[in-house]
Amino acid sequence: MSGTIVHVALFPSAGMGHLTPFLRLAAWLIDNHCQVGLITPHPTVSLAESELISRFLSAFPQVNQIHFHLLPLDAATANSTDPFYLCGVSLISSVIPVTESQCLANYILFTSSVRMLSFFSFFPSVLASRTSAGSGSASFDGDVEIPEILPIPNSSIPPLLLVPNNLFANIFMEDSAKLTKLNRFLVNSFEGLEAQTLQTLDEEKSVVYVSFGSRTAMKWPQIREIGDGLMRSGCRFLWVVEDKPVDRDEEENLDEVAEHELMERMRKQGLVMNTWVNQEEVSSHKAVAGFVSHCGWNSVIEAAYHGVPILAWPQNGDQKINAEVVVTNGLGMLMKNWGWGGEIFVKGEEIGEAIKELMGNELLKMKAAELKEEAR
Ligand code: BUP
Repeated sequence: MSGTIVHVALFPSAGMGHLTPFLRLAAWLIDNHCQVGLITPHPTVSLAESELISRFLSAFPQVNQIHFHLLPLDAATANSTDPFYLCGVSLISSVIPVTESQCLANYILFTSSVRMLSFFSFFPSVLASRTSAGSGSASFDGDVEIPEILPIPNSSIPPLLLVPNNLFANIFMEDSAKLTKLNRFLVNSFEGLEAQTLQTLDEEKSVVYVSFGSRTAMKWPQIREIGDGLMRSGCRFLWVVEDKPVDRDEEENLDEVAEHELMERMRKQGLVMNTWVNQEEVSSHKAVAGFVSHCGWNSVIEAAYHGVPILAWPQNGDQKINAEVVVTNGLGMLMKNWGWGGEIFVKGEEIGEAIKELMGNELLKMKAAELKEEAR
């Protein structure tokens, strides 16, 4: 990155609780030689916000302020008269689609606890799994069970989420689903305060394991697209490459996966192998959060036993039928238009998106965690 100036646009929501951590982050970015743009709703809701922005801009005149003119949201539509809330909801949903269409890296500065972030990412799936499809009901009994995190008591659920058909709840649900489109989260917390939740995050459920079994030899152009897809997904990976239908040779041909420079980049993001790996050990590893699999039945059973969601890409034989079992029972997803492996050439872009979806889909994670219990 030396010699490259990184431009970062910061877009805080309404209220001092958002503005304060954003300005702290802005100061840190400036210290670290980034060019910062600050997008602020215009007019700000409170005097406290506009004064803080003025003080900040005087201290950091190099910051480029951009006014974001909000369309007024009427209190009846929003079901609220709280001006911070009205301002927040009118700007909150527009950001992710904008940055997506511009191909910018999307980060979220989550201005609450890590525990709240866990709730934000899981609650819509938990709610959907408890209410009948399309009922529109927001009623919710019992505590919110999130895999590996202390249950969130029912009484701690933000009350507005349980008011049927209100705007806040709708935005909360929609934005939660967009989390998978983001590149990273920033959260201001620390071990001493949120040890248990952070420990769960530290277990780094972030690696995708890719293997299509020992007998599926893929063609090199498709193998290269898989490599491209893995890079685009942004996920770390362990990828077992199979280019021969019988036994593999140590390291032979691996350099064909990509040209030298890309191969070097891939080695930073993941591990590419063409040797036999102990798959059971891989699936059981705490860092492994997704499996791109041919859906050999043993592989499926092992993934279920270890609670690892599957992106099914059947290659031949019984594997499509096994993949249907995986999808029907919530253990994974199947891209139907990919057909049998080798039948259709799938581009890296599409593979990358599917892997992102696999790794970020909270409903799959929950279902896989349930199946893990049942399998045991
Ligand atoms: Br590949 C591979 N290591 O590198 P399935 C497979 N396995 O331990 P099916 C490894 O082999 P095909 C590797 O864990 C599973 O138990 C894997 O059985 C293990 O595949 C087994 O998943 C493979 O039922 O196809 O249908 O036999 O022989 O191509 O893997």
